[in-house]
Amino acid sequence: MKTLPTFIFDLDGVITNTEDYHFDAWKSICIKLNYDLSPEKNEELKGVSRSECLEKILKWANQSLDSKEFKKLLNTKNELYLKKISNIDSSNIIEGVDDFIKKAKHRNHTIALYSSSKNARFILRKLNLYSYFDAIVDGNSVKASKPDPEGFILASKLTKSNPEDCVVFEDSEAGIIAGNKINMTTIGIGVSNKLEIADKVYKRFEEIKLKEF
Ligand code: B16
Ligand code: MG
Repeated sequence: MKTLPTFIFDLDGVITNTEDYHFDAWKSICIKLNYDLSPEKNEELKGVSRSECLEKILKWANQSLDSKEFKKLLNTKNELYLKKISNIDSSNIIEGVDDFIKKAKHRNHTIALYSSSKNARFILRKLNLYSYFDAIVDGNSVKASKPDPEGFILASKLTKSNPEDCVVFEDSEAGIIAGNKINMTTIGIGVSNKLEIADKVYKRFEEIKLKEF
């Protein structure tokens, strides 16, 4: 009998549209650095940890900061982001994903989350989805963020699943690269052409049939 795969969901950009808030917060930081952050460059920040995002931005802006200034900007970015998400609730869930998670749970799939965000647990609670997850891996649980597969390996261990029996749902190139590295099945969610490296790409969850897994 075929093993029922474990589903590992990303958070920002897959379960909720907080990616727009990350983008807005980084844009404000970039103004301070005299750098214009384009939507194309922002694609490269998706799934990447907060400090690695700032490292990338500084490189693109051809600038450097001492560690005190670096930490200060990271804090400012997070404060701006937290302000933007302070009022989120279940109405901020991306259409179709909650239904998909509930049906998958009913069908006895094990459900995990791997988000690079240190705010992931807080957001899941605000969205009223926390209790659906059998395991949660976030930015506080890993040393190396996506595209390193560390978080996906941890999610597979916590759910006692083989990586080959896991299906990853991701909106970021970094997340798809990470899942592909350890032979998880990767499903890109969205319209970015950077997702073409995934095993399959869907625009939205309504297009995905549970039966195919
Ligand atoms: P934080 P995901 C990622 O979450 C976001 O895609 C990325 O834009 C963000 O920089 C990263 O989390 C860190 O987030 O600053 O809240 O710790 O897509 O992996 O769920
Ligand atoms: Mg994401």
